[in-house]
Amino acid sequence: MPEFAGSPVGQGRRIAVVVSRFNEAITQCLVDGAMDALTRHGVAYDDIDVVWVPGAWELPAAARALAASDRYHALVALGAVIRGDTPHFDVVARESARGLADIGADYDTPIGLGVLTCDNIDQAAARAGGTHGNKGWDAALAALEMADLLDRLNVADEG
Ligand code: INI
Repeated sequence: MPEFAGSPVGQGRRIAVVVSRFNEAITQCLVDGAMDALTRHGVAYDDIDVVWVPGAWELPAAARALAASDRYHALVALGAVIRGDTPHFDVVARESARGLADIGADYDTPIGLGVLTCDNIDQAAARAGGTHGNKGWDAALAALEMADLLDRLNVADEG
């Protein structure tokens, strides 16, 4: 039975990290985690572009432009949506994730999802380099693994 799995191999990969400035103390830590994961897995520093947008709501618009440019093997989307007293949280969190999923499907470009959706800032900090790891690191690794997997599956299609 043939089995396929990708490896997070970064050599030769061009990656765009798209990140929201809202809750920047958190999102900068996610960027740090993503950069660390990418460079430790072989992505050249000069092959990583970091693109800032105002908030998580704006992530899909920038991600769509980046995917359409055909310059990148994968994207990493980072943000921190933290619940407030209004339903705005739900709208931003849901539409950001849905928009990013649509773009990944439309362009066959892996998008690592590192958009935190948390009840409070402490939960977010725990997931941005704290006790629960760094979701920026996780998203970057997933993006590299999926880029490799899609390559392998495309080769399998042609064979
Ligand atoms: N954007 C976030 O990235 N995180 C949030 O927690 C957040 N909240 O809670 O409002 C948020 N809102 C801003 C939104 O992403 C847009 O930037 C804004 O609505 C302008 O279009």
